[in-house]
Amino acid sequence: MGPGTPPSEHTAPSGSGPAQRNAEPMRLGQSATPALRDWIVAQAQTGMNAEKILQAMLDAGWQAEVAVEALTATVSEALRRQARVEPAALPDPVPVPRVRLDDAALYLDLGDRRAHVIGHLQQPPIVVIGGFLTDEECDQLIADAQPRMARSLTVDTRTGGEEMNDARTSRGMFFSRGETPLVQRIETRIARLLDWPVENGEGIQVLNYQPGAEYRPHYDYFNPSEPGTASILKRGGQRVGTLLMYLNDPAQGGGTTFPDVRLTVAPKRGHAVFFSYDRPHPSTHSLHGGAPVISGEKWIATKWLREREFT
Ligand code: PD2
Ligand code: ZN
Repeated sequence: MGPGTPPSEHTAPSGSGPAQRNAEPMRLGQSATPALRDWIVAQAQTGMNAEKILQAMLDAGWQAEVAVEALTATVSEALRRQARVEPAALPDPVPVPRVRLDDAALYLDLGDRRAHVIGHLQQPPIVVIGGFLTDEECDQLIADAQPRMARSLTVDTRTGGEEMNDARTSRGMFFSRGETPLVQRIETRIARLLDWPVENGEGIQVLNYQPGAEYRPHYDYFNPSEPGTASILKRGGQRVGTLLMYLNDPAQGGGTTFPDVRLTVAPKRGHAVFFSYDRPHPSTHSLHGGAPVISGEKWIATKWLREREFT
């Protein structure tokens, strides 16, 4: 039997001959054989499309109903088998930074400053903090960032490099870790808030959104199935938490959204929102975005936390 020739039916109890043409009177009792099913799989694996497979079966004398039934049953079985062998593996959870909220804490002692808890959600872990930065710190951060602002790039996990992205229409810049005394002070405060080493933080990023600018919903972790991710992870492992610090009050719009839990955090100057994700997977519900600014502008500073020292 050549690859293009389906096996003929030879086991049917009616004793009908191997090559049954469609035009011949239908004989009762013809049924698909394991050999026919194997042949269908082999043809599909060579890339032959379903229509051609069906025609070859009809040409070999298989009754139309039997041929169609054999084809559909074989395809659905193959799909079922594939689903069984390729379950989407859930990555193992890892330790994450967290805000200590024992005793229904209202105030947070951050060493040089006392902030307060505005609200929190357990799953996903999200904490909204008031008074994390002073007005003067916000203004100074904006002033220091201003001369270096450029169209925002995002990390391209396909290559490990950076790319311009339509989903992110803000402008931004990065401070290196500890770059100025103010940056150093804020980083020490963040390490205290989250009980997470300063060294595990990426440099603070400052973003500016003009009216219409937004950051569409995304995950901050790096997608493990993208080819560029392995090289990104060499610099400190995965991102496991994000602290967004609001540096001004946009006149309208610009909230931070968490679509999975239908939450929007208002972008109030000096406030911050922290959220963590213990595995690089959508089941963390850490999907979040920056809603379009409607009027005024929005300034924000972002600190991403890695599993290990960020180099
Ligand atoms: O500006 C925001 O609200 C925002 C939203 C989502 C910032 C980021 N992600 C980020 O910097 O990752
Ligand atoms: Zn983000």
